[in-house]
Amino acid sequence: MKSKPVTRGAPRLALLGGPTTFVAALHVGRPNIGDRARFAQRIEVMLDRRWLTNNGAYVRELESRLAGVLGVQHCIAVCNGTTALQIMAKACGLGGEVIMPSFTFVATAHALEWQGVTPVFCDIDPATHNIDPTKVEELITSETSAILGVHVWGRSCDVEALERVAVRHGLSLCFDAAHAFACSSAGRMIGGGGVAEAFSFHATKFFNTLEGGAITTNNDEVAARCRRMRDFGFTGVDRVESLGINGKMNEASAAMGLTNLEALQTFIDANERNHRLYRFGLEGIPGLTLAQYPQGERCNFQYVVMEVDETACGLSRDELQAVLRAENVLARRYFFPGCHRMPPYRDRVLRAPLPETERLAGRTLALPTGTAVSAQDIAAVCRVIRLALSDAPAVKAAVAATGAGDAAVAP
Ligand code: T4K
Repeated sequence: MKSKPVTRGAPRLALLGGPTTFVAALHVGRPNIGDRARFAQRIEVMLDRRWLTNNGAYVRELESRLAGVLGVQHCIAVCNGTTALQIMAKACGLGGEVIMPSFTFVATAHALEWQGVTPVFCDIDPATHNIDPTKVEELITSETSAILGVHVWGRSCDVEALERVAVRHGLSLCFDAAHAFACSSAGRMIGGGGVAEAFSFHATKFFNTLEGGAITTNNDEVAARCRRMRDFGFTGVDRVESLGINGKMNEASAAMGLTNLEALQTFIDANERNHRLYRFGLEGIPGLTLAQYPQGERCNFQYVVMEVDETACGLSRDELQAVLRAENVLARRYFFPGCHRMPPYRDRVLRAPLPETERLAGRTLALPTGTAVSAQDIAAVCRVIRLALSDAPAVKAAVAATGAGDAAVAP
């Protein structure tokens, strides 16, 4: 059901006693859903086949289609993006320490830590929000095995610069491409970079398989290891060749993936339109900057991320989030407070300070987008933001008095 903005009388923020703009919550990460009839049909076929998981026909079809879309030799579908990262890390022989950004979803760090690999946090480039290749080298020790870049918001890392550092120091290079499905880097689809890349197809990703993920690689050996590891290390009936786990994607997820793949361009178009509407709607507001997608590259436009500069606009990111929450707009602080400030990492000494990560983690706010969000919704969200900034002192006082910022501030 779509969330309908309501307007009653003169505009007044809900935080200041006005009516709530949205009757139903407007979420970040509302799933995109392709043709329902086609999905239902696929599920019927799945039930008729009585083949629900374990490298079924839909999984194999999805893998082959994804490999085609991404222009890679191998695609191994798995049950979620975190498992994709874990299997990728093991299959690529990551051990000891791995250099990665702290400005990412905590799953990137957890996937390493879970298997005894220590994440070493590197600062980001404020212009791209991605790991800063010039800061990687100072973090390298004799324990370092790899660099794990994250294509944050679907914008590519500086792959070439990271490759140069990796080659110079004999390190592996892998990518967390959870945000970057259907995006390109220097004209080539993300998925074939480094030794391997890991995708997430979680419900909140613009392309979802309910839950799911995949590892993509052009390396035959890594692909074979990933396939084996995904299925307990089996290479044949009753034959286990190595350590493995249950990382398999099920058939219902693959059916959703195939269905959503048929609607991929519709999803991208909706995201692009929404991004453009937010850009127009927030244009010219001092202190608010939307993260832009690069010209000339394929982009999925799936995140609308606003940077809030309190000095220039009058309200902090958390105050704006409180304003929006009061209107039933559930904007999210991706990625607050940064992995390095979350357990178990927060008790560790940083190898180098992370000033850009700290700064950005305090300023970014992800706004609702996707096919569930209408042009009317976006106009209403932008109106709320403008209204809040035009009455910043009153908003500040209300947030302080009601503690409305507490929910927003708690990590
Ligand atoms: N690496 C990176 C860089 C990632 O961003 C992620 C995941 C991963 C690795 C790991 O991939 P997975 O193992 O998850 O496949 C969400 C997602 O759960 C997570 O997948 C995603 N990144 C992250 C950025 O966002 P939360 O904790 O914010 O999710 P949650 O449950 O609060 O959902 C967000 C919003 O979406 C809510 O407002 C409600 C709405 N929603 C959610 C679901 C699941 C719906 O409307 N319908 C739904 O079915 O992490």
